Amino acid sequence: MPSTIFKKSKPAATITKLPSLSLDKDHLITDFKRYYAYRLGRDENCRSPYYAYEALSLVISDRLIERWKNTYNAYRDADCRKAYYLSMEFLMGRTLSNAMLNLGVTDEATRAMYDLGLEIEELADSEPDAGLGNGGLGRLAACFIDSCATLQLPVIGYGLRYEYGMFSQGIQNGEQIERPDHWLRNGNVWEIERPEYTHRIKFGGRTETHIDENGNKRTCWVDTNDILAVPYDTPIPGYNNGTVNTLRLWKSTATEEFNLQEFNAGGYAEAVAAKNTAENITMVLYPNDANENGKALRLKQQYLLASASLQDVIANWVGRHGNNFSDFAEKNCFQLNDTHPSIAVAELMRLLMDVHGLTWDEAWGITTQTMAYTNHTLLPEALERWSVGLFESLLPRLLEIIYDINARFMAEVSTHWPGDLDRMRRMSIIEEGAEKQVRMAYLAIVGSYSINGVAELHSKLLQEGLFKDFYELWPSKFNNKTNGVTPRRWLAGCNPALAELITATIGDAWITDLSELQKLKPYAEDAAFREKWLAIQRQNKQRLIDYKKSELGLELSADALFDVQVKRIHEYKRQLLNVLHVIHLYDRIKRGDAQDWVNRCVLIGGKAAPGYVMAKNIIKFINNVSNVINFDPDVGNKLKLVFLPNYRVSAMEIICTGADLSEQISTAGKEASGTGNMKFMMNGAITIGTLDGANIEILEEVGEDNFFLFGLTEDQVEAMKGHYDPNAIIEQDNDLKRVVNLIECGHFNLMEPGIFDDLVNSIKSPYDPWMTVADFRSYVDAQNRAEKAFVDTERWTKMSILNCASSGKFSTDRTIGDYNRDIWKLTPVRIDEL
Ligand code: T68
Repeated sequence: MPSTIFKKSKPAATITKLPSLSLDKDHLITDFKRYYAYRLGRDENCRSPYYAYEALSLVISDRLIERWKNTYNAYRDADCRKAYYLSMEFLMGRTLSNAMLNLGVTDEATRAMYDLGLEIEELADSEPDAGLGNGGLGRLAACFIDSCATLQLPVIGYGLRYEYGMFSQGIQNGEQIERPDHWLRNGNVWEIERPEYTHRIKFGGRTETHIDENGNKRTCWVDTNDILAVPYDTPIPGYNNGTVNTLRLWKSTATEEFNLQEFNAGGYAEAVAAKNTAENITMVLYPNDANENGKALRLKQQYLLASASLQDVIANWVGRHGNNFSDFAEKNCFQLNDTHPSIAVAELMRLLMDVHGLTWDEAWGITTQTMAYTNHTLLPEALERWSVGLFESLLPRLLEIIYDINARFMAEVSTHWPGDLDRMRRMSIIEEGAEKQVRMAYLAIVGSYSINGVAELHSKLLQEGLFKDFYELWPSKFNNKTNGVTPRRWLAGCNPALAELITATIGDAWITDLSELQKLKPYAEDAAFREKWLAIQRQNKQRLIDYKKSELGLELSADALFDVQVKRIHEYKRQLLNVLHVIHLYDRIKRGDAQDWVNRCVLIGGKAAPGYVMAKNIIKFINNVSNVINFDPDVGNKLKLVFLPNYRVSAMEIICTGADLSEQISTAGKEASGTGNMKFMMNGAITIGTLDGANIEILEEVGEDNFFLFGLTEDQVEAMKGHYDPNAIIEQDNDLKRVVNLIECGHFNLMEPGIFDDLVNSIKSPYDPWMTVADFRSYVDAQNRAEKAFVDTERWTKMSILNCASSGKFSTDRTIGDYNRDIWKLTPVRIDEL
């Protein structure tokens, strides 16, 4: 703790004791004007809404600060157990609207801006997304911290403050181009830099062992190249409750020290320039959502996050308890968001032993009672491994500790299964081979007291497949925590019209207890209610059309069935299956099979990892097919295919409210959970989906009548391996044969011969792990059922209401309640409201 600057004669608190800032319109206006004129130096001649956004954000942020301080003090006074959510990604999106919603000031602020001649939506729209994540995993972290604050749980989010977030996606000639996302260009009014809590991070060097004054062996990590981690804090307000939690993001900077040798040799500029390397560590988010990376910079990022966060928690602890760690595990717990921060297992050991003098057994006891690990994927190619060589050069002390952990663990395995060398080889944290690798998932499992998957099926498959050996050894460590999304952002915030109707009908308790939505069920039978519901859905579809109109130069009609698939582009998510269906519809129109036609508008959006060639091909394919279909006069309004560029959080806030049909069509057993599926359901879209991830639980909640189910089950997918024959399937299905033929003939790439060959070959291969062709027929059948339901407006509206009414389980309030009950065991801390 830094020493106080205040004179002892006066109590320090007097300087910060201010009257509470009011939330009423007039005060908002006064403060807004002051910021706009004096802080930002703008006047009525300024045309850009951005500065009005900044001014309003400063006004709102002021009102969070006092609640933030109160929360901090309440946690300190309660000396409560805390949890830390360690995540390389927090995909926050925009902050202003959400902060206003949670603070309960949206209406007053809207009126205040209106009185000043400003439109609040326009201001809010000029806020850049904080895109510090790839997709589901990063957005889940953002939803989690919203729910923790709303449930008044003492949870701190720890992550990295990337200067460049997820790239911005452009489309040129149908192909994805990546543009850097310098989201901090204009600064960030929501964060506060706290250099006083900077920590030093070591890299490189070597280890030395010596005997300390008590005769104990101590290891030192010396001759290191150090960098600094500087924290930037963002307030995370709970909904309507006075709690404001903290998201602490680390930025890397250089130490103050110069390389003196270079300096003396006249290499001043070179010595300073070398500091770039330090600044580089948190420069950019890696845009790979499901692939091993292996780059040294990524390992540096991971270690920076783990080490800075652990040092931060320990510094706090030592400030209160000195070097007595006996209660540490009782008061602290770390949730690892996938394996990305799992080096924390070894780092906590290092800090406790090398810095604070604990024995191995003491340190290991603490580590294995404080670490908990969440897995987000079953795909083997996404499982992180780091080469031992890289570890050795970058983090030599950590590698030693990992070897020691592994040696003790191997002894335990051998006690449990004497003589089972094969199992030892399988379970070893160190994978033997031409190049030895550290298996990060195994390090996380061995070091944690809880291991969870993110949906029932996923957790079951972890236990039966990927982590079977570990499950057999420690069955009680394994559990499931089905994902959710926060209903504040994903219903109350993004769909104000529907939220208002719901509140007018069943009251507003649903905002913090989403199971209340069940009370809407009887209203599915109420014609007047249905009419209102439908009108709002239509209005939202129009909002989606308008949002995209200028960008796409295309007229869409809100009468059409809006069929939407937005998510990262990946073969397992099967955007290709979707396009095969679109081509089938196109083929039907062209061959005159269009009686009782249901107009359909298919929207697909998502980013491909820049190095994932097949995913990029898929984007090109969607765009080429779209060009052929959309401008064919025979097709007209019957069918449109639109690629939505630069899919991101703020886009989803509009998209999920304007969808009729939600495409959740991954190969069964491949999507861990999915969370987009929940956003759509909550906003009344109906799912067409496979029995995969959380789809299964969505189906359970809403019932088969209100879900379009298709496709092989996970068991069937497994059983088919080895005798999958896509060519026979194509041969026997005339519709599919025609679709494949159209692609193979080059109908969608007449001027670009051969560019889709790989793509067609992939789905025709008997080794296609995604079995796209196998599900084609049942997918088309499900699509036909969806069309039949859609033209029956009454039936469709009932289904839509029932989907929303059944979405209560998928609130992160429920998910976080489960984490807290089973893993964290925190006591909520009530904060006095201002
Ligand atoms: C997603 N994973 C799952 N990973 O695919 C999805 N990976 O089923 C699940 O709903 C979601 O996690 C939340 O649990 C990801 O989003 C990544 O983004 C990622 C990023 C870096 C490296 C690996």
